[in-house]
Amino acid sequence: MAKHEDLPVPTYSTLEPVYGESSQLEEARLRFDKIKSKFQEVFSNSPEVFARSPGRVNLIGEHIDYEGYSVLPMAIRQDTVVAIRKRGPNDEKVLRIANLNDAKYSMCTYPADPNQELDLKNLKWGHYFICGYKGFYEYTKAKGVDVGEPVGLDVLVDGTVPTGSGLSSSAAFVCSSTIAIMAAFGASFPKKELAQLTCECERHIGTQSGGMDQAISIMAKTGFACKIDFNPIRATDVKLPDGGSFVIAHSLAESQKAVTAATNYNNRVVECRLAAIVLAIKLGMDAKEAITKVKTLSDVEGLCVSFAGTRGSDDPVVAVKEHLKQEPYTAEEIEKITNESLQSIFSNSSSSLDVLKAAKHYKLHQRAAHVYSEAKRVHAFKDTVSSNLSEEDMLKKLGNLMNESHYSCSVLYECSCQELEELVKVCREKGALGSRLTGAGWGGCTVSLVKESIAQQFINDLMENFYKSRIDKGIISKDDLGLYVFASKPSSGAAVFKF
Ligand code: NG1
Ligand code: MG
Repeated sequence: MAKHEDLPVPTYSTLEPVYGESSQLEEARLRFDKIKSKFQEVFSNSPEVFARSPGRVNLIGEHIDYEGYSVLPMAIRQDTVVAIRKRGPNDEKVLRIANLNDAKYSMCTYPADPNQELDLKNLKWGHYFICGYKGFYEYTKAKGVDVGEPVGLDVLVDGTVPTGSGLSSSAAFVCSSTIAIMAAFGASFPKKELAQLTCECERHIGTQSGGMDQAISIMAKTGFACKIDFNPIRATDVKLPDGGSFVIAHSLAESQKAVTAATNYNNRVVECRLAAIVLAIKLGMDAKEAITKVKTLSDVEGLCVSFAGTRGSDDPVVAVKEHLKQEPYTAEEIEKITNESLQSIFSNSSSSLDVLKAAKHYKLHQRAAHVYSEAKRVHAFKDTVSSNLSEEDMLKKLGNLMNESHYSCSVLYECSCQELEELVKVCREKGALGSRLTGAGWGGCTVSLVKESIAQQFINDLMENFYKSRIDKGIISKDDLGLYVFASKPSSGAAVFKF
């Protein structure tokens, strides 16, 4: 039997296979009707096809996908739906991208030219669609698939994944856009290729992201979390223990990753690369070779093993302790080791050059220590789930791993913030076995593991102890609370609908 990552994204003629539960189904029907009639109202035509792709919550494995290490997310039910129609050959060749929520997101118009450069200084919400559009053309060109001259597209988007929350609204949008475009052109590719393609094309927005979000959004299966491996992308189903429930709660600090990339996300990608190069050199690799060959910390793990005999331990966590000093490195200190300027090491990446401009120093020890230890926790989490521990012990152990992950994110990777720290504390006080930030951090959500039997009480307690004061201050409205705190079950991945 073909593995599900080798199959194309499924096409359905009804909503049941994705929104199957009766309570959700009625809501989904109403939503799709709204999308369709808004499309007709805006474009005086009906959409030809719809695509949906979900957000995700990462259970463990933070900031390690771009370093080549496995992660363990699950898809959530919140998703982005894209309705699409190819414009006629005689129509103006433009991409018109409208949103169901037009009060917040006004229509964006772009030329149909797939080679257009995105103006990143002037970030618009429609840029995420263009990521998918450019990616589609780059991919079909590389594959030698002829999709003809660009004709222009009419598009309507509706997203229910809260933005800036670490639940990957961006990947849900980029993936559903790419899949909608493919479906409009009658093309179809295996899921694992789509996961690779959407990961690469989201980088057009300027963040040097890893592939976790797109991979889970496309490959998720109902009822399972997923261990995702990279190079090449693979997905392994992970059955979570029945007695546990994962509760997602928003810290109400919005993380604008694309805007703060140079000091936050991309900064960490650059620090990891430098840590990897310096570590490789300390382990005996020639500096020139290290600069050209070593891209990620996982590239160095192999070196630790081969140098174990002559230079100490094969454990990368030990190698970090031995070879990288705790004090932050200055650019000059690193350049002494690499024998090359940082500007020249990163000369082909303008977003990395932006990082160098903004950075005061580089915390190589801390970033590498986080990545290597977090990679181990992912495996420990997966092993625990499939162990024969009693459910009680299993949940406890998973919770501990999540707490350790949060500590590492907060102290070593410094991607938490005051609101997340407060929320994690409340979650633990109110009975979470484990609680951690999820996604990139610097704001956004926490994910907490609680016993299924107390999940509702837990949510009520968060309401009293975290949200109530914010409702009183008018930061959020009580009616919206369900958007900010909810229990989540593993949902299904991307799909196309043709009715
Ligand atoms: P968020 O910010 O949650 O979408 C980002 C990256 C992931 C991963 C996590 C941290 C993108 C699209 N996603 O997720 O690849 O690196 O941070 O684990 O940038
Ligand atoms: Mg994102």
